[in-house]
Amino acid sequence: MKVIYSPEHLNHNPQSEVYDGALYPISEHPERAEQIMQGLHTAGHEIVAPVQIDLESITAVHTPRYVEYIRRQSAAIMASQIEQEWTDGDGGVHTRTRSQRHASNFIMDSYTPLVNGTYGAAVTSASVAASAADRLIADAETTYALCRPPGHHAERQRMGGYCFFNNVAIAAQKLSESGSVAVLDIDFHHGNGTQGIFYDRGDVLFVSLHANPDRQFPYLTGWSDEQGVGDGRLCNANFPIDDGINGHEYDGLLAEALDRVVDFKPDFLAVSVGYDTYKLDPIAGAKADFRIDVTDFATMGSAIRSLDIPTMLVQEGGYYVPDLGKLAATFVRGFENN
Ligand code: Q9C
Ligand code: ZN
Repeated sequence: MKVIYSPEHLNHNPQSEVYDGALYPISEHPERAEQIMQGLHTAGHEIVAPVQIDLESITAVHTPRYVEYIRRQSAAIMASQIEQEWTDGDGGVHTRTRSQRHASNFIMDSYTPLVNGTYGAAVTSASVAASAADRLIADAETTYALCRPPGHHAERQRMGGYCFFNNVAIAAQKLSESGSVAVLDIDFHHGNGTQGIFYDRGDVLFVSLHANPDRQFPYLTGWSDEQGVGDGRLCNANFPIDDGINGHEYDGLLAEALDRVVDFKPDFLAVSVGYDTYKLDPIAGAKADFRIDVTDFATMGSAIRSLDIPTMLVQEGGYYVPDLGKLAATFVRGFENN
């Protein structure tokens, strides 16, 4: 399948994130998307450029003042390369090569720094997802939207969890103008942003499998009693996962989640794909003792494709950089071979 990708993401390269008041090297690193792109290219998938979207596609799910805040914050940060030494919370010494800032407003956590290139990268990442939606509407063609920065934690008016604009929500909003939409989120973390944006919508179903928010980020949402409100009542379904889950148990939960998608009879399916459920993922899978291995991602891809709904794929998290190319290629192989 075609992979939509832009090197623009390389300009979003913060060096550190704040955790309980101390700085640490950031986990959401540019090399992530490079590894996934290389892995998919090597597996024979064609890499294509996105069509740049207009601002209205972004303000369809985010408030104009939030979008403008990110633009202004990015523009206010120095673009020049500045070498600066800093010490992390574990005493490690690093060199920071570009100035970054942590926004004080419109933000839900301290993991989401901005640099001068953040706004451009975030707009392009949204464009990648929107281009996948356009191809799905026009040709019923499944594409892999290789978004970076990721999007599913971004709320209507708040950045967080390394996310600025909610790429999958921007895509789903576009799809919803042509039919009903299900968003399936298999990232390790709950897609609080996507849930919130569509929480009162009856034409967009949100279904998510993720680590139990009692113990894992985003801590604020993701429990099974969050089922939607108003027109969106019963159009939101959360499947929190216990620590220590293995691939077989995950398949069982995914099957339940997919049943919810099938019952909704959507015209389109957008999947938020994260590789952070992987057993070696340093900030997620390994922390929750998930036993999910490489081949399990083929099973997931295959199960999703077996629904036979016009589908697009959107990149979210995944932080074990050495295996990301292999994980993506395996997921797509499962999806295509079904
Ligand atoms: N010490 C996505 O996967 N917590 N975002 C990091 C590291 C933030 C994950 C803790 C996790 C955000 C898109
Ligand atoms: Zn995640």
